[in-house]
Amino acid sequence: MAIAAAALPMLPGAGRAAGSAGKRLVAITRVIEVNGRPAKVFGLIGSDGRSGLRLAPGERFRVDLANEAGTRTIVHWHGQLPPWTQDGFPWPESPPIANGAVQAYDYAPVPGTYWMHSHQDMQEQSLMTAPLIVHDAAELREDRQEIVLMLHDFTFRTPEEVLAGLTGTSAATAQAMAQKMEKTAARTVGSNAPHASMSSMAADAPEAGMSGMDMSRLGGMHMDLNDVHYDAFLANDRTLADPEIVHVERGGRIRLRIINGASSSQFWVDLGELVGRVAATDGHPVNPVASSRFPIAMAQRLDVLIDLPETGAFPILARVEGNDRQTGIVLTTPGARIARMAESAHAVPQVDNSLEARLTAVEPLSARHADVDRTIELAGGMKPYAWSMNGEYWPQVTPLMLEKGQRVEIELVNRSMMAHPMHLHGHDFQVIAIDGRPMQGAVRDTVLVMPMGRVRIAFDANNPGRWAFHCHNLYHQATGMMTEFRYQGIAT
Ligand SMILES: [Cu+2]
Repeated sequence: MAIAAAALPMLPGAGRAAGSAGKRLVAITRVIEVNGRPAKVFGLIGSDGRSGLRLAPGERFRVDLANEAGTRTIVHWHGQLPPWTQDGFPWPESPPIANGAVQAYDYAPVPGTYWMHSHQDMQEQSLMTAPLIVHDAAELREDRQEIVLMLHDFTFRTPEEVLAGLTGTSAATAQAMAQKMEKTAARTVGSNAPHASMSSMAADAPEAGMSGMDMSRLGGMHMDLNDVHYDAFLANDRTLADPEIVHVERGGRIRLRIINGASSSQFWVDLGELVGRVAATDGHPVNPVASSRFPIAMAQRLDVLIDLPETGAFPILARVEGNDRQTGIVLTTPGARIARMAESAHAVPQVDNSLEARLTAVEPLSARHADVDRTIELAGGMKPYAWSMNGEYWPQVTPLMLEKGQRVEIELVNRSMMAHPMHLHGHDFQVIAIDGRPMQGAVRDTVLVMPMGRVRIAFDANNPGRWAFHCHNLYHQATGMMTEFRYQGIAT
């Protein structure tokens, strides 16, 4: 008993004991069938037996997370704004939950489409992920059928095997190699010319992923896509060989909540003959944008409103960028005939910021001058496979120090040939420029920075603590692409 108690860190702000009238969420292992084979994966199951959590309007996030996964874990409430010790990030002050232990959470949640995933090791790849839907009264009054579509990339390999295949060595060795190359490049051309140093680095090291060949093809849009070969792509844990069939009314009105829970894959959501309107991104309302095809980067969410025609079967597909593979679900009205769908079709292009550029926030930030204005450079390559922020590799990073009340602007500058979906914990931010073009863009928690592209974000420092800021490509994060924003006065 003493051991169990010791495994329950007291959370400042949680203010109650485990077991007191919270919703129960259990981290487990389970077996699903993929491509006709059993696959042992993790899961996060609520007391209603479904994956994840659904909260009623005004309901607090009072959750007891029981770890029955057979190993330590910690679960991050992605996009939510809890006190930092409840964020589900493995800081020394909020350590992982031991197997068999229970952790209590209690905070006021933000309404919208959110999700949860392990931030421990690479458990996210093994499906320690689930929807987190926070309803609000206005949305319920719309009287739309809610359909959650959660996307994953799946491999029968362990994530450790995937990572070893990418680095060809350990992450630490790959970082050391990358740092040595950066130093060589800096000596050659001087450290204050990042563009020049990158091309010089490529010339000095033709084996590098950021190679002269890649640079010369930039105009032709030759990019690195899809680091990892996956065995399957899942929509609500199923492939198109046996997709989820969702029954809808004739002429039904739908709110489709799409969550990209994949670890290293991005998709084009394809509504086929239907037209949808994006009404929210990462849980935050946007002025509606109509289309039949929407890009979704890793960790992002899209709320799409669809008014169905009278009758039919309507596949909602998610097509993997730069690739011919697809997954999805089928909406069907009573009696409609459902055609079988192939798991591969024609290839689709790279996911981009074409939708982002059209989005405008319903509730933008107030107009205000920035107190803190920083540039963060994103860099890295395939050989050695290591990814950095301002030349630093997690966990050897210099925190960006903030003070409560500051307006912060960050210019994200991508010096690499891969896109990086950048996620800030504990805050929502507004996209205020793409490639130098100012905009009153979406408020969200994850934004894609295209190869050699730039995105400017702004947020108010209103949630004191220690907060991770990282690429949501799991293998970029695991090889260094993460840093910390820390408030003054937070003792560590
Ligand atoms: Cu990345």
